[in-house]
Amino acid sequence: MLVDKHSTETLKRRDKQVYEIIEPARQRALSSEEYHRALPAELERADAEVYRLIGAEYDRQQNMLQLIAAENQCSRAVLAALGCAVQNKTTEGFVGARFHGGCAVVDRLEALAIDRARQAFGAKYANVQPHSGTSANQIVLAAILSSGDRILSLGMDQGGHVSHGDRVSFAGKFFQVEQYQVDRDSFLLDYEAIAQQARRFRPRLIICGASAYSRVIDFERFRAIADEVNAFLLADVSHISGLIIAGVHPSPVDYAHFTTTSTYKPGGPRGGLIVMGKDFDAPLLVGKREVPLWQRVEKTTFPGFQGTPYLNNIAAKAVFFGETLSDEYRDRQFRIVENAQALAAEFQGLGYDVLTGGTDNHMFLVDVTQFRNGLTGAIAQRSLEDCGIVINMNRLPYDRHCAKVTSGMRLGTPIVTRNGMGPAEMTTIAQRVDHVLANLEILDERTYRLDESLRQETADAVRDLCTRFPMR
Ligand code: DSN
Repeated sequence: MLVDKHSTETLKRRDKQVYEIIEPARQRALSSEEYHRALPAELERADAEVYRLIGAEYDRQQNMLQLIAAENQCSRAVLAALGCAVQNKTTEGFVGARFHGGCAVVDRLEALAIDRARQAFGAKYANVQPHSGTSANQIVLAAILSSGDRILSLGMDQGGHVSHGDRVSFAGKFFQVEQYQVDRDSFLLDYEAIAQQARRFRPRLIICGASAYSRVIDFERFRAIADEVNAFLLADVSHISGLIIAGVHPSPVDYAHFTTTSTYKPGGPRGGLIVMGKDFDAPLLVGKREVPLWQRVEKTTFPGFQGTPYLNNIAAKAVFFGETLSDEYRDRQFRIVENAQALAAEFQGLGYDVLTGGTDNHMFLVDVTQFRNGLTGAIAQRSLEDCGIVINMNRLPYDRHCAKVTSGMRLGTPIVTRNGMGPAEMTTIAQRVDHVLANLEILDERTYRLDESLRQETADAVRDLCTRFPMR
């Protein structure tokens, strides 16, 4: 109850008239449990259309195979934290130094999220306020660079990310960006070539990390290159941060000056995170003053870049980072990689060209143009979606097709693994994908004709498979 028993008794004695007005309202005030339990019914009553669409999206997720490498599926506990009364709290600043009153509870939530994030990544500093992975990157860039400074990063068409300096992005607009490439034959990062490029270009910041690269990234080597040219190193590990937490992929935290990730890709709520390891308090010259790097990041987050943090997201991040400390989460990261490797091997067995010959992480790329004359990523994505299989078309390094057509498809295993699928199901998935791609009729680089009985048969089989592995 909102008013404690003693104060109501006092009120009753002192001012019966006020008491008689307040008491019925007090009786109507819900406990937190009653308030939050009523949320779904309240949405259904208030907005039937949105309620219905949410249901439709749930059905889509449950009944179709979710193989987009950037996607994951958070727990229901994380979802509950996202949709709660914490959303109503506004503040600015950081724990213990806020610009609004009433922050006692959200301070504890944010402190919990920070503490758990630091534990998860073995980091010295964690900032849980960035609204997204892209925002986290923008904050780091704005913290250490001035307009016109140089960035060296992996090209978008080479497996990089738009926020790393693609010319259409914020970074591409305000900084001089040069991009490194993967080797033309092996499609692997060529560290010697990157080092040479860095020596020539003299960037102030090197960014490593990718959204479409299936092999281990050597963060130690990247740091050696950065040190040689006196650059900062930012590791954006959004795609592989769950694997890093579990120790399936080496950690960049003590090699990079800054490590960023979105929090939904490893399986949490939407949002971003910045963590820092041994360099967290290295001095940075700002004007005439030296400030520790972590403090510069904090000041750039607020007031530099963002306003009020999304405190309900931060509550959900706290729940998620707590989950990552469990054996279940850590074991699952190993199974995600096992499934990706099994699925890649199945495709290779069926005659597909898997880039780099396999994968060390949660995803891989397939050059579909090598499988059938005229087949493109766009046709693969659309035809498979018609049949209940959700993947994404992806440009491959040195692709001759544009971004809306592409030569590749990218597949990832975080969601199917979360729902309990294993190597046997990876065999079934590869066979189903192959059956569709081998039998459709290609009309041009974006259009195709699919036999209705093939579509129906595949969609039914996919639905049955997904029903055996319900969303967790
Ligand atoms: N990084 C994008 C992807 O990998 O699909 C999403 O932000």
